[in-house]
Amino acid sequence: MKVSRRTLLGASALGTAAIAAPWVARAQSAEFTYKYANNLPVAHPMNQRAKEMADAIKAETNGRVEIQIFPSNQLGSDTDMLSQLRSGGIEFFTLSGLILSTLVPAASINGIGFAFPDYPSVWKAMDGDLGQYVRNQIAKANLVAMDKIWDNGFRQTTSSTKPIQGPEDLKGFKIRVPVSPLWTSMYKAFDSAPASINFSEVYTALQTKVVDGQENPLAIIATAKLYEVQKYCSLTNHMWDGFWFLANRRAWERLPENLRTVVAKHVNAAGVKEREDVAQLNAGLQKELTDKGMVINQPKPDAFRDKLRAAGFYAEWKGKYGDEAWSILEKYTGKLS
Ligand code: X2X
Repeated sequence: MKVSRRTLLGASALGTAAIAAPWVARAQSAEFTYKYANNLPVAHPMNQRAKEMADAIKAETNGRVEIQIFPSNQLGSDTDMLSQLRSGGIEFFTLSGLILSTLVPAASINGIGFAFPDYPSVWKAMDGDLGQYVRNQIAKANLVAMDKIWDNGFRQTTSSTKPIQGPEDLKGFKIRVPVSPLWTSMYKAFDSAPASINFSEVYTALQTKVVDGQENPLAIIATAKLYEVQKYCSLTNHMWDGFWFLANRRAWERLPENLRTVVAKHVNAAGVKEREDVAQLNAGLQKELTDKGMVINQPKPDAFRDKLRAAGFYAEWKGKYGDEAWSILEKYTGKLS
């Protein structure tokens, strides 16, 4: 009885497969195959959540939408990927708002030095009016930004030469910064020697001592193994940085509305989960990085903020963003300038 049922099931499964095969093959080549590129290592929560997201989208669209993930700068630097996104060479891309500001100036506003005290104030702003303001500006540049910004994190400073204990330690410091006017401006206000370098070249730049330091959240310092080429990690928390999940507008509008709804739902849900992962990871990483040989210190923010204020940094950027944007920022951070 047992054997015969198994035989029967086996035969019928085979039969179904044989009959259905041509049909299945057609259903498996998706109607929309879109590329999603990013600059982070596979081990970073961004790529883990993106994989789940792509699987969920494929399942809920019955295979009509397939998202292929290209992590870790496989398709080029951020600068390259941004132009591919604009031309339609890639359909999706996660990019720091600060780097996006080379195209959409307002998009760097969340990165103003020492603006946000903690995560709750960040999410209130970015899921609230500040995020909405920036997404409207992004839309004007013909790109689509999904509602939920993904977390990069509060940025910390690493160095191969010395710990950063106060603003005076940043004087003359050769530090890599991402390609963005706000970053360069902030380190100029600290009298540092900032060098704009895409993330794809950061490990090598540190290894060959083109620069002595860099700044990134702990999750990146760990997953990109920057601890191999840096000794000191100073918890400066000097700015909060996030990744807008961007789509090429033509590619986005090619999707029928019901598919757009499904894609957006899963992208935003994955972003919210990624935020939790990064927060959790950051909380546990101090010990792990110490075990890897890094020396960690935590300077107070006040002296850094005073130095930026004295250098006219806040006044300058308030002028650049304009009163409307600045007041939306200050609604969440308190008075800055
Ligand atoms: O380039 C960086 O440092 C990174 C990975 O944090 C960004 O994408 C801004």
